[in-house]
Formats: sequence, structure tokens, C-alpha cells
Amino acid sequence: MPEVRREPAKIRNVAILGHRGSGKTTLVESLLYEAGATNRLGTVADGTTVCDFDEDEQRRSMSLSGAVCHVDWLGRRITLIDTPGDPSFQADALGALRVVEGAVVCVSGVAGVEVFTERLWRRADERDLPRVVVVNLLDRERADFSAALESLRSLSERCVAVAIPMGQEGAYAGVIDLVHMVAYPDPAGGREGDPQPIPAEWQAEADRLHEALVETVAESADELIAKYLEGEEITREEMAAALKSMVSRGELYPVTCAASARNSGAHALLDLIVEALPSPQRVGPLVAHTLDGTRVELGLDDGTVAYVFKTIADPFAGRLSVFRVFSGAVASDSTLVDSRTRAKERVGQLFALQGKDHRPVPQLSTGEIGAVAKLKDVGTGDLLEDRERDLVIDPVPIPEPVVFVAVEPARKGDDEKLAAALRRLQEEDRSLGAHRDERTGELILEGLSQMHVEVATERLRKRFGVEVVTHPPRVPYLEAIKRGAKAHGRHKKQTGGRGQFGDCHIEIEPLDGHEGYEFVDRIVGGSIPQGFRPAVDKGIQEAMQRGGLAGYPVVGLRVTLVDGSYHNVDSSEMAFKIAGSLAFRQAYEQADPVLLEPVMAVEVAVPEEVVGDVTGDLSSRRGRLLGIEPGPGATTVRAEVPMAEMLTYSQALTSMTGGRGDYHMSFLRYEEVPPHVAGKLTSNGGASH
Ligand SMILES: Nc1nc2c(ncn2[C@@H]2O[C@H](COP(=O)(O)OP(=O)(O)OP(=O)(O)O)[C@@H](O)[C@H]2O)c(=O)[nH]1
Ligand SMILES: [Mg+2]
Repeated sequence: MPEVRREPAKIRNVAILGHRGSGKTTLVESLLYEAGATNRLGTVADGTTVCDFDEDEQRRSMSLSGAVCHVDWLGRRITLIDTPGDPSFQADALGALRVVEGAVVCVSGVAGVEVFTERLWRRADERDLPRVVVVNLLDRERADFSAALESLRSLSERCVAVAIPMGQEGAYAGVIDLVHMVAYPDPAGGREGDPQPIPAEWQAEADRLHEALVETVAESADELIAKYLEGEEITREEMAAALKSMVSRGELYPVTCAASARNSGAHALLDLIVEALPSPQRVGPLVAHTLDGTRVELGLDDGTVAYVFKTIADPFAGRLSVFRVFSGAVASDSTLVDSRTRAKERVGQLFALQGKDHRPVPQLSTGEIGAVAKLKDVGTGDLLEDRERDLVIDPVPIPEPVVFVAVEPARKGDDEKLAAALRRLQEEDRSLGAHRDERTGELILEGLSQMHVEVATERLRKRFGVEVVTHPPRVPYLEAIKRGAKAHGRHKKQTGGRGQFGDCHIEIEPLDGHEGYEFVDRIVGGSIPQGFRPAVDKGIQEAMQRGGLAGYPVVGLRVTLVDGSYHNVDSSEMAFKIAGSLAFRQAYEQADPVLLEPVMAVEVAVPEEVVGDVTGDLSSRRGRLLGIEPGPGATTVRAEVPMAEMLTYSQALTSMTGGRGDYHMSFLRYEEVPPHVAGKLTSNGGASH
């Protein structure tokens, strides 16, 4: 076998993180090309990159899911996970954080740090993840490396330049590596190749910044500071070692630069990944827990433990599980135990991933990332172990859905197919939800944004051949009464032979909080025989389901059966049921009926400068403001807003905040619909039952 065990020290697992459009996918393309893993530089515009391989990504020119690929550089295997920069698809970015020892944070040289850069930075902080930063797109108009560096300092004062661009915008001419004091002239889409001497015009600037960098790094280690103060040369190895320990401890975030579409900056970044980011060897043990809560620290060789961080639903090849080996090694054609299901799983052929291409490998060693197809019942977040050890690790937080859309198959009879396809999509994207609304009977797709849901329905069609129609969910209104009323219901029919006769007097009154249903039998004597009274109750309940105002179910009612009469021959259960429903309908009309609507508890997090717009908008949606709390990154606005007004909130918030807003909502309670709104709902016929 050509590939046997790879030393953990020779591995780097790196997530590429950053705001939408900061050039991540292009950056990965450039790293692959420079390292010789590919022989052409693909572009996002032409849909020819390794990482945006899905048709839907190519059509939208954006990444919709995480993609795994790898390069070999300086004797190290670097596995790169390109993640989507759109928050709707953040589940894959968050999942990637769990399986890497380091990240490359990609920032636009034009826009600097943007909202989602900051959010991902905080997530990486929580995991103490070592990071290097690359300021990309420096050949673009209005690119400004110093301004971008300045904006990075808002994330951390420890962001320090380890490279500078030689010119920018139209004058961009390449990169100077301040660690090794070499230059990489702009290859304009070719390979950068070997480093070159720094051009004379840049020498003074480079010397000054190199000196500052050496001073920063030297201060981190006693033996280096001594050498430095005595004016001795610090070697490349010493510099790299010091850099790595500082980056590993989060004391330094080296910032390099690039114009990835021209393949500029790749060489210096590849060096930086190897020299500054830690290997699995260097990182502490994986902390897991057994099911009974005991903490377990897993070293690199504590049996076999692998973690599935991504699942790809392929309608033809079946399910592909992408995993990271944390301890031991996984071999092709072996058996592992899934710690969630406790079932044995047959592991067939293993693959190394290069975007959509799978290359068979005999084994995946400690620290490596790869994939296997067709495991029986293994989901994202599962651990695979060599024996039953009942281990679990902290789950990756999955963002809550905020956008709800009703879906139904376009073709009758496709319900089963739709349900199955949805399950497959949910395996792949855990932030996608689906449920059947009990009240309206609709199938509701839940996502993080309108686009998220659109992408899902597109996939249903393209991948699984299920055409669906979508519409805003029907609001599950209810009806209730505000005061008591009495009525008499009499059903009498004489048709030839046996007639029908049922007759009852009822009183209805509202229950507290518009909740529940009670049926009280207050008949004295036998004006209605015992056996027929439940029929009255049943008739009333059926009528309540149909409502009386706009066709929505009536709730929160006490019904008292006070009197009635019967006929020896003609009375029947059916007749009393009808009498009950007639009585109810009459009483209901006089009981001041009202519509009730679901009200949501809404929390919106937005930049301070748009708080006024957001609160104004919520008020116009009949919202009740509860509070405004300033916070470090965003101001939180809390409000109670009727569900009917929140159906299209996602788009509104995006346009109000330029995509910098976030919200979530949950059902709070039912409330009366104000008369001016109710008028519209009842006049156009209400629910279509
Ligand atoms: N001029 C210039 N354009 C670039 C550069 N890098 C990327 N682009 C372009 O910028 C756009 C966005 O690049 P992507 O690589 O898709 O960015 P991304 O960060 O992967 O975007 P998402 O996956 O949507 O988050 C594409 O049109 C690229 O061709 C660069 O260095 N210079
Ligand atoms: Mg991308």
C-alpha cells in the first residue's frame, strides 16, 4: 500500500472562515493550484472551482456547504475545509470548527472585517482556536490593506502583519513575506513559484516591519529575547517555533495578504499554515464524556475514535459520512460502533476528499479527515469507536430556524417521496427543520432565511425529483367568546315513517384564558334521557371545530346543558347531535365571538445605529416593545408580535440592516385579534376548510 500511517505532527487541519464573498473559495483554489494539487486555477464565476462543485453553488456563485480538500506542502498534509460565508449555511462552518486545529480567517481587503467575520471570530474564540488571517482581494478597486488591518484590531489587538502587499488596487504587484524576508511578484494567474529578493523600492519598509515583527515574536520566549537584545540573528527555525507557540496559545494572529483570483499570496500562506498553525500532535487531548457524565480525555492513541462532522446526501451514491479521526486509525473494510445507536457499522472503502472527487485510501490515521459511504445509521455529530465506550462530545450548536414556509408536493401522491427527500436533506443540513402543523395540517419547512428555504426546495427538485409548491404558512387562528349566552336548539323532522326529534337548551360561557372545554350536565329529572346527553356534547364539539366567525376552531368554552325534551319514538343520537350543534351556533352568535391569533416572542439583534428603524418597523407590525438592551456586538430588541405580521420578517430585516441583523422567535400565547384587523379576516371568508 502506498500510504500507510501519517505522522500526526505532519498534519494540518484548517477551516477557511469569513464573511460572504471575502474570497475563501478562490483562496482555496489558489492554495490547491500553487501546491500542485490541481493544474489550473478555477474561478467562481465560471463554476470551475474545486470547492463550489454543486450545481446550485455554481448558479449562485456562492458556497452553500462546506467542502473538504487537501494539499501537500513542506512534507505536511494540509486538509482545508472551505466554509460558506452566508449565515444561512453556517451550520457547516460551525461544524468545521470542531475538527480543525486552526483556521484561516479570510477578510476582504475592500470591506475589512464584516459582521459574519466577527461572529465566526467569536465562535473560534470560544474554542480557543489558533488562527491566521488573510486580507484578500487586494487587487480590487478601493482595496486598502492598512485599513483592513486596522479593522482586524477591533477583533484583537494581537493581529500583526506578517506580510504586506506591494501596491494595491490596479497597482497591485505581489506580496512580501516579512517572516522570511522574500517577495512573491504577482503571478497574474500563473504559479508564484520560488521566492524572489525584495525589490529595492520596498526594502526599507520591509526591514522596518520585519524588525517590529521579530521584536514581537522574540518577546515571547526568554532565549529569543536574549539573542535579540544582543543583536544576534534569529534563524528561520527559531522564528517559526516562536511563531507557532504564540499562535497556538492565541497570543498572536498573523495577518498575511493575497489576491487569490490572481493566485497571489498562496505561497506565503501555505508556509504560514505549516509554520504557524499547530498539528493534531500539538493540541491537547480531545475531551469527551461517557453517557453517565464521566469526563474522559482521549489521547492520540486511545483506541479508535472518529467524529462524523458532515453528511452528504447523494441520491445515487447514497449517504457519505465525512469524519475526522481523533484517536487511533480507521481502516477500510473494518467495523466500528456508533456511540449514539450502539450499533455495529461496517466501514467499507475509505476516501480522501478533493472537492467532489473521492480518492480511495486504505486507511485514515490519527488527525486525518476523510469519508466513507453507505454507513447504515450514522448521522452528523456521531462518534465512531472501535468498541462500545458510550462516549459523547459537546454537540455543535445548531442555529434555530426563524423562517417558516408551507410546502406541498406539486403532484398529488408525492407526499411520501417528499417526506423521504426532506429527511435526507435534514441529515445533510441540520439547521433545516420540518414539521406538520397540527392545527392547519400544513407541512412547514423551517430555515434560517428565505434563501435557505429556497435552496432546500431547489434541492428537493433537482436532487430528488420532488417538485414542490411553497406559500406562507396559514396562520392558525382560533375563535373564542367574550360573554355568556343561552340558546335553544330543536331538530324536528317528519318524513313518512319514523321522524327525528332532538331538543335542548344550553348556556355557554367563556373559560379563563380562552383555554379548554367543559361540558356540564345540569339536567334535573329526565327531560333528556341520560343516553342522549353525550350526543348533545358531541354535536356541540363538532360545531366548535367548524367555528362560527371565520371558520377557525372555537376554544375556551364551558357548555351547560340545562334542559330539553325528547320523543319516545323519533328521538335518536343523531337528532340530539344536530340539536346540540344548532343550539351552539345560535348561542355563539350572541356571545360576542372574537378571533384569536398566535403572538410570538421576538428577539432581534442589530447594530445600534438601526435600532430606531427596527423598533419602528416592529411597531408597524402591531408589535409590543418589551425592551432594548445594548450589548457588545449588537443591541437586542425584545418584542411581542403577532405571527401573522412576522411571516416575511426575514427579508425585511435583511434590507433594514444590510444583512447585519439576526432574530429568533417562539410561540408565546394566543391573543384577541384587534377589531380592525379581524374585520378583514372574517369578511373574506376566513379559513378554507
Ligand atoms: N479581484 C479579485 N476578485 C476576487 C479575488 N478573490 C475572489 N474574487 C472574486 O470575488 C468573488 C467572491 O469570491 P469567492 O471565492 O466566491 O468568495 P467566498 O468567500 O468563497 O464567498 P462565499 O462562499 O459566498 O462566502 C468571486 O467573484 C471571485 O472571483 C481576488 O483576489 N481579486
Ligand atoms: Mg465560497
